[in-house]
Amino acid sequence: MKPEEKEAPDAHFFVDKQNIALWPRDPPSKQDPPLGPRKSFTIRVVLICLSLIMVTSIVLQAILYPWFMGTISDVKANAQWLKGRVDNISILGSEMKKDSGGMKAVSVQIETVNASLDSVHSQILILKTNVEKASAQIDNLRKKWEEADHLNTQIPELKRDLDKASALNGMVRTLQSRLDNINKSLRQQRDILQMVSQGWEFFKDNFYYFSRISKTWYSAEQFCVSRDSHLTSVTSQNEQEFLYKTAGGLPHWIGLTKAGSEGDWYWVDDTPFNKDSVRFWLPGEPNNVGNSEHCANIKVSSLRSWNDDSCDIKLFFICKRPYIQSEP
Ligand SMILES: [Ca+2]
Repeated sequence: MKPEEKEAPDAHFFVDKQNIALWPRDPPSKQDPPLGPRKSFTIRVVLICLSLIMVTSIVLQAILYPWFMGTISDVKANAQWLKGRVDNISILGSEMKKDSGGMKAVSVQIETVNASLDSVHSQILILKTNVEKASAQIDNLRKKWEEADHLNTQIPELKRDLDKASALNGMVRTLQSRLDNINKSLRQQRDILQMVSQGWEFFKDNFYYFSRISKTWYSAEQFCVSRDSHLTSVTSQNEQEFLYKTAGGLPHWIGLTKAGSEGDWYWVDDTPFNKDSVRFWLPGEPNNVGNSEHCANIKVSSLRSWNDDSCDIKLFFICKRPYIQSEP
């Protein structure tokens, strides 16, 4: 190391009683020898340096002062801007605090809306289910309608079949009626044959029994009653003709009498006595011989054949029973 590069002593600036001194860190002892020209040179250098420093300081102040002032102004402006921002942030904080209450209310409303939406969703599901059911029913109805429409096309044919069936039914009814009549006729034939086999005659809806034995009028009537009949009445010329012709000219008791009455003739089977029947009496009859002739008979084979006679004499007799259709 060079001696010049030895550590240089720090210079100290001292002002005392208008004297300016510059020396190293440690002041020289009084015993050091006087500096002479070196000292003077040093002082000048120092003064120059100080002057330079001062000039530099003044120049720097002149230059930097506006910059510092501008900077300070900017700092102030920035501080003002920051204050405004802080104020804004504070206002925003207040507003956010206010909005926080609003948000809570909104949150409650949102929950309510969500609950309503859930309810609506449930109702939509129910409606969807109902719509599906209704759709199925509509399909079912449509199928039935199509079936009905198909049947509707068959109606004319069915109507023709129905007309045919109706005509056939009419024919069946006619045949049934005829069959009923045939059955009725057969039953009547059977009844007639049965009565005829027992000795009865059939004439115009009545059976007649011409006896082969003789009885008094009363006994004859009792016989007829025992066979569900009475001594015959005569209600027409045809019947009179049938009776006297079948009697064959032999006297037969008939059901005409005045016994028990006050002289009026009457039919024992309660048939009303027709006064026109006087035309069936024999000429000169009834003569009531001996006032004892109270019963009538067909005496001869003639339209005018009736004769009154004593009820106690025995004659053949004629019973009469109306024909009644037997049950099938
Ligand atoms: Ca007589």
